[in-house]
Amino acid sequence: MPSGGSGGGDGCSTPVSAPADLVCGLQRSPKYLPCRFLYDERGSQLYEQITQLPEYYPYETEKRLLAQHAAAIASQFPASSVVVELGCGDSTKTDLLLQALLDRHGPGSVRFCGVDCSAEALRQTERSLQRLVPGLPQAQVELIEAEYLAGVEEARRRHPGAMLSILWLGSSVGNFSSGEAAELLGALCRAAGERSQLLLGTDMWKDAGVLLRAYDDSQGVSSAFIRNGMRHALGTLGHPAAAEVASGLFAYEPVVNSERQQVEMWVRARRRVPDVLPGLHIEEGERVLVEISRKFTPEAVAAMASAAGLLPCGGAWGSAGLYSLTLLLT
Ligand code: AVI
Repeated sequence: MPSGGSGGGDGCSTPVSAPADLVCGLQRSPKYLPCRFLYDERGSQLYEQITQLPEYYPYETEKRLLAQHAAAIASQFPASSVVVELGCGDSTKTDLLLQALLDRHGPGSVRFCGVDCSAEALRQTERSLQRLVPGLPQAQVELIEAEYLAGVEEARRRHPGAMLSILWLGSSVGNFSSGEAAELLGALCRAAGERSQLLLGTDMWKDAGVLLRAYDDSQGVSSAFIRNGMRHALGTLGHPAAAEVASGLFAYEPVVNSERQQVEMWVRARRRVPDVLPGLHIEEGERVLVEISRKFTPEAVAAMASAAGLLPCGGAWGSAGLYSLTLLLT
């Protein structure tokens, strides 16, 4: 399960018991939702459905890239790897790389730490690795239920002398603003320590029509996913309007923002939502930004890496400008 963020800020007043990041987001103009609200149980199921949609190319494209280049990527990993996957979900792409590492470095050469904040996702990871990578003994698979940074810190604590190879796939980095992404990447590499590495998946900036179809699919799964985030957030606030989200309280309005090179997933209120917070309403027709998905150029990936203190000299594998995997060194 990705654990993202599309904003953040200080200077907000927080009513007791409401999550501070949600309150800050709703007090902003325009309002935004911290995108961790997207991944409750229902949201995680919907995201999994998204990855299977024909229009949602990033998942399959990354999987194809990994299949095609697994051996070359594995050749850049040390002979004895502690592979730490952030937001491992069911690890149905990582198996390709783990298998390539075992093929290259031999049995017993790989230890895998899956990091996810969903216990169910971690159980799935364990099951699918048993099935897909039979050469990786269960004792070499560790599951860490945590957010990204805490997960890397825990992996470092468990393996003090090892070089960590962190996998951050799925272009989840795109769900963070550029400032947040640089800050998080920097913190991750400090936590991983010197001589560690990070394999980063990034979706590239491309034709607006392709992007829009990927985030506004014909089956309406993307719409359900984003609106479910609003339902979850309102439910967290104990607001009765949470129950009306399913009956169309919000319309889904994705936008491709060429200037910022990002897809923005907005919802627009069809009716006024009173008292979302004391003294705060969502007006009829008002938009709330639920998620951003930034898209990259090779230069933007390099700039992000350098802002985080990472060195882009490990190798890069791309798919005709569609998607890219970059190995960065701490
Ligand atoms: C998790 N993340 C990389 C997805 C993306 O493409 O930005 C989340 C998503 N939102 C709507 N569709 C997919």
